[in-house]
Amino acid sequence: MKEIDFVKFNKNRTYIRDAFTKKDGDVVELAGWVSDTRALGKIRFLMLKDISGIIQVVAVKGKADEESFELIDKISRESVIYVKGTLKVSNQAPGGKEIIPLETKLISKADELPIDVAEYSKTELPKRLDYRFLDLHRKSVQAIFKIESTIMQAFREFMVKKMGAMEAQFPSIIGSSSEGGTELFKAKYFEREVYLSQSCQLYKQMLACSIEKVFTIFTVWRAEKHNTVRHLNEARQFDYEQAFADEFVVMDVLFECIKYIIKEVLKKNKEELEILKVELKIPKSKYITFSQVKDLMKKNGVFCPDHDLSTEAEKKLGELYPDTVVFVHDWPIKGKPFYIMPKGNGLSGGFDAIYKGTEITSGGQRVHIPEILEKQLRERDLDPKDFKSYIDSFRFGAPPHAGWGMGLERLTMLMLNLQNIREVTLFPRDRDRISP
Ligand code: AMO
Repeated sequence: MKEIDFVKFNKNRTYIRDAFTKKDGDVVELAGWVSDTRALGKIRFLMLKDISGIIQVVAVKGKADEESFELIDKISRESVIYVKGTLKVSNQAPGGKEIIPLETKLISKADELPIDVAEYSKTELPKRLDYRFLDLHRKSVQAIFKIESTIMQAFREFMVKKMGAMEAQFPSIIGSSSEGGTELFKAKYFEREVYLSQSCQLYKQMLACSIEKVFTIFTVWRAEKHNTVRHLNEARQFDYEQAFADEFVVMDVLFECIKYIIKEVLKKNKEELEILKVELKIPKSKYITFSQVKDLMKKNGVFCPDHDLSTEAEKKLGELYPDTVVFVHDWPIKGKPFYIMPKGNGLSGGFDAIYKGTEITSGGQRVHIPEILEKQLRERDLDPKDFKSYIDSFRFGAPPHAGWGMGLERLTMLMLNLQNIREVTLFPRDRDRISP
């Protein structure tokens, strides 16, 4: 393998997308992965791809330098190479331009591939995930994560620029449950037993009581035993919390936030949306009470439990209100966690948001009154002593506050009409998978 001076290369490098803007005869330096090769008599074709695009390299025996011809002749798919070559306008070439190599170097040879990485590969998802690092060589897979990156960036931008909120970081090791006792992963912390965080719920509330508007992108761990297409055991949440607010204030914030994110994706990821054949629409909003949803389900013959929405009910809402964020509010307090404010009549300040037939967000007005909090903890068989510092944080001047948590992977999956949450998770953690 010939050495490459990467400092020099990075100064001279042309990304493949930009190569198409160069003139006939221009010399460019490219690097990337071998997508495909083809032999036709004395001609060797190679499709070279980098993060920006794909271009044809053509070597003719006797005309191209001998080394380039030999390399292209023998190279394995997905190997990494450097090509210095002349740009040539050609009607037969994909995109109308090709590269005639002047110098070619092998950077890294690929072994025989364990999965098919062609764009229309039929390899099943579990196998693809076993080799996720290689799956990521595919344009359609890259497109998903480019869009997910825009979604995260847009969330931050919206929170900072539109809401004036402060980004914060919270601990991932917790001493007691924040979302109910059943889904905790235990961990050893010196002599003590601790848990991996189920959410940053209690901390974001404590922070909002002084900073007023706070947000984070937070990793959560849920020890849910069943593998489903919409659950992960390690997921990421967009969390927002605002002081001097009730659930109606933060539902509006959420709707504006989702619209902002979708607009940004439409603006920045046209190419990726095209690759994925996704027609993304800016959603409408629908506000509806839990009891109205129950009536609606009864009318449509869909089962819906008393304190929660069934998967079928969520699906039905998606059918009845397509391309809409459906805010289901006035939720029965029995179906909500201890930190949600009761409203009387068995109802609460809690809500869920449903998009394309699946829950993407939970939130609500919080309890900022210690006595109510203690009562609700006891009602859920939790010990107020385990929540002492959290309860105490509301004893010294705590404004009413509200907020929400939205699943990053859920939102991405639904925006892109994908059927399995693992498609939008780089390295998913589920019951069976902890590697890679
Ligand atoms: P909740 O538990 O409903 O609420 O989670 C909020 C949102 O996070 C996503 N989510 C998940 N995504 C994938 N796999 C999972 N196992 C998983 N669990 C949750 C969903 C869900 O709607 N603290 C509250 C939020 C709040 O009130 O601020 C909470 O965590 O999209």
